[in-house]
Amino acid sequence: MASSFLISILFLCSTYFVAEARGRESAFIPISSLVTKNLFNSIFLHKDDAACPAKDFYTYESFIHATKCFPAFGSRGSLTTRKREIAAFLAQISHETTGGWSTAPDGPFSWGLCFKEEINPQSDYCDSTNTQWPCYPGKRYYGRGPIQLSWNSNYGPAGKALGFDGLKNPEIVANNSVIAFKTALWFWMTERKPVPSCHDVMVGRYVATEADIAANRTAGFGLVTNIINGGLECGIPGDARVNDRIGFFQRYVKLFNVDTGPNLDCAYQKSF
Ligand SMILES: *[C@@H]1O[C@H](CO)[C@@H](O)[C@H](O)[C@H]1NC(C)=O
Ligand SMILES: CC(=O)N[C@H]1CO[C@H](CO)[C@@H](O)[C@@H]1O
Repeated sequence: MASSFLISILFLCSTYFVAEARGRESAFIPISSLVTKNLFNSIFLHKDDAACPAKDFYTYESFIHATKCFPAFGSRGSLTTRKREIAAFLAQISHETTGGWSTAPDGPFSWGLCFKEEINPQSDYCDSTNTQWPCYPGKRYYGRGPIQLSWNSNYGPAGKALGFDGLKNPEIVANNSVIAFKTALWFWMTERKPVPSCHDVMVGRYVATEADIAANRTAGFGLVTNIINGGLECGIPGDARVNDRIGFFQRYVKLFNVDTGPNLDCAYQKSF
C-alpha cells in the first residue's frame, strides 16, 4: 500500500520531496482530514467573491491535490505542530494574495486568495545576470499564484522540480490552480542554503547557526516571514506587512484550535 502510493506519486511529482517523506517518523494523517473543506471555506471566506480577480481559481480540491506531491507537508510532529505548520502556510499565502482592507467585511484577515497575479508589476523580475535560469525573450516573472512566485531564479527551478517549463511558460502558474498551489508548496518545502525551508522552521527541524543566533533568527512564524521577504520587511518594529501576516496567522490558528508558538514577529531579526 505505502509503496504503491509512492510509485504512483513518482509519476506526478519531484522524486526529491517524496524521498524526503520516507524519513517521516510519525503516523500518517491525510491533509484532507487536518484541513476539511468546511475549515478551508471558513478560512477563505471571500476568495470567490465577484470582487476578487482570482474568483473560482483557488479550489479546495486543487490545494489538496497539490499537497500530494509534498508528503512531508503537515505530516511531521504532533497534531499541534502539523496544524500550526498548515496554518502558517495558509497565513503566508493569504498575505501574498489578500484582497482585504482594515474595515473589510468579516475583517481584513478573511480575504486571502483573492488575487492570482501581481497588480501593476513594476518590472519583469528578470535577473539577467542569472545564467543558470536565463529569462526567455518576452516573458515576465512577476508574482503569480498563492506565494506570488517571482523572478526567473524561482520560476526556473520551481518548473524543473514540478515538471513544467517555468522560464518559457511562467503564465501557467496563473492558469492552472494545481500548479499554482504546487509552486507555493515548493517554495515552502525548499531549503536554499544557508536559508532553511519554511517547513523545517515550523516543524522544529531548523538548527540555528551562531550567525543565526547573533541575528535573532530563532524558530517561529517570524522566521518564516524572514525567509519569504525578510530583506524588505524584517528588522523594522511595527512593520504593517509583517503585522498583516501575523494577523492572518492569529485568525487561522484559532480556527485550527492551536496556539501560534513563539517568535511571531521578525521586528528584531536581521534578514538572511
Ligand atoms: C536582537 O533582539 C534584541 C531585542 O530582543 C535587540 O535589542 C537586538 O538589537 C537584536 N539583534 C539584532 C542583531 O538585530
Ligand atoms: C486562460 C487564462 O487564464 N489565461 C491567462 C494565463 O495567464 C496570463 C498571464 O499570466 C493571463 O494574462 C491569461 O489571461
